[in-house]
Amino acid sequence: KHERKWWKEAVFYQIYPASFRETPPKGESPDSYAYQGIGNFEGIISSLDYLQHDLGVDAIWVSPHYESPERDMGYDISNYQNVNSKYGTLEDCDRLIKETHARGMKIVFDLVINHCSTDHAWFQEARSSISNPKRDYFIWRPPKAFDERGRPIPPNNWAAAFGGSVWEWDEGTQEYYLHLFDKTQADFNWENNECRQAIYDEAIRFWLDRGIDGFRIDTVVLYSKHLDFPDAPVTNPSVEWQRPDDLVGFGPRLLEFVSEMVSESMSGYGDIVTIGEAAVPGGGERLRSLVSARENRLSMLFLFDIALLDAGRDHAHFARPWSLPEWKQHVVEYQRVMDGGDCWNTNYLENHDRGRSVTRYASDAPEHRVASGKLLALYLLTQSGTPFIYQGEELGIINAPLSYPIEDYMDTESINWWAWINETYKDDPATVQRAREGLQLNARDHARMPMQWTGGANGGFTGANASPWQKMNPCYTSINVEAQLGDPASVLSFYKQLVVIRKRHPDLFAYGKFTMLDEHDDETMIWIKDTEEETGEQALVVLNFTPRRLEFKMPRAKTKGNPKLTMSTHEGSDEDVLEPFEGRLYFCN
Ligand code: TEU
Repeated sequence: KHERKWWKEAVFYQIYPASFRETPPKGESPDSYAYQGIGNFEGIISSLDYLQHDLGVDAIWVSPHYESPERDMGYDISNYQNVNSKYGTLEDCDRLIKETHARGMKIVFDLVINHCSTDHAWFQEARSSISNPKRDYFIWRPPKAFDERGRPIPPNNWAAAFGGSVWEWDEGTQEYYLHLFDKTQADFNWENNECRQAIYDEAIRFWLDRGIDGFRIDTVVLYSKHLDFPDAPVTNPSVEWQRPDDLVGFGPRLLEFVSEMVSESMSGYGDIVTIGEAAVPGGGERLRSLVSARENRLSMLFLFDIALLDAGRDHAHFARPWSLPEWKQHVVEYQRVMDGGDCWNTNYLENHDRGRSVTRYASDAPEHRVASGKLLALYLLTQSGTPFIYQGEELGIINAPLSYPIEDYMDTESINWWAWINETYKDDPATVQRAREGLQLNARDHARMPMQWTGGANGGFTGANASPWQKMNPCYTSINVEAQLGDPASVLSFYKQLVVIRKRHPDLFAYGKFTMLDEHDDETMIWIKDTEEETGEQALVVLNFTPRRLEFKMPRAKTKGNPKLTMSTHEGSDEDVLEPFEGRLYFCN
């Protein structure tokens, strides 16, 4: 049986601070304040009422708010002990923590310690000379060889996540440093004890001491490297650098590092939560050891199989066809991770790294998008584990259309990949077109477009005369908080009702047993939830993932009593017919 914890029963909400809301800081007059077009701490503070009362979430996770040159929008931290001045001051940040707690809500920050920005003082020192005491905080290697023109050749053939080799040549000291992501994100050398201690001190304790309730832990499975850095198998002979997929992640000392981090830097702070980002596909089973309560490592993980269902194996941004049974297999596996009470899991469809879920998992066609948004709400909020809603998901925001100019994409990954595609496939317009469509589906930019508060100028995200750092998604004029707040038929109202129901029945929805009834069906997902106690409540969830009307037969042999319809995406629909993208929740006893 699961031990009860606040973070198991909470509904989390992810905030991407640059794109959430800009509100004049305390003491500034709204009439004279010069809006910057980027979100700030005050914007989050002024939205806490919305989050608590109009949506009903209990905890927020704020993506990186630290000092950063923003080559990867804050996932490249140049100083762990300061905030990004665009968002406000450290005092404003402290006030955010206080205001969140004053409402009885929890707040977690992002912990990005697989790498730091090359602007960080530690890296600047490290690159200053081979004998610098900080040198070994990072991973340096000599060239494998020099080519016939005397140029260095990197130690292996791995591709970095955002293009090029994972090895960047440092002219000054004539060695390469490792960066799994952008070349300005240097990987830490976790083998170095002093480096780990410095991270615990500056990046972890500094913030726990300020009172936050835990961390979302970026790319946690990458800390331990396979130090021999073997070449990756050549899966795509037409490109220079190969994806190191199975060679990064889950290195030999990973469990040891995570245990040490948790016990040395995170104990003594009460019941904090640690949500690791698994960053590699590969399912729940392999990662159990990281979330076993007995082992005292992490509280839970973001697994990637569902998030990457539509990601191409050659590149995540080439769309990949997928099927419902494939998706359901991951759902079943993720729910099963929690069997027995020792491990816990997350449930999410969106974050700042993928396109919008309505577009990707259901339908953003005008006649289906509202139903789709609600359908996915039922998917998200009736499974066990901790659900995470990404800002705007509660409105059913859809991806920006193909007509959103490619020049307005701002993300490093999108920009680098698009440049590389155009260079590499200049004589192959079909591939360039496929890449363009891939970006429309899964560029990180879609989730990073500003939050849609109103249908007015700049969607109420910033001042009417400011220019938002990232251009608005044109759908804001019809899909926004203001339009949905008072509308009982809106996606937002549906979320709000469902959150209430979930919170009223934690035994059923947070801790309950999960049984998928139609694993092989490629049109619907139908599951039953039971409490851990045999005598408890039972719920039935029915989701139609097609744009067609489907015949529906109540699975009476599987249910306890006479199922009563509690919520549906379609008011007053026929019991025996599922409308396109209809979702239903029944209580059975
Ligand atoms: O993402 C880690 C990760 O696994 C990436 O491959 C991610 O899936 C990628 O963006 C796919 O398009 C984390 C953060 O969530 C991401 O925003 C950062 O860019 C990355 O780490 C580096 O810190």
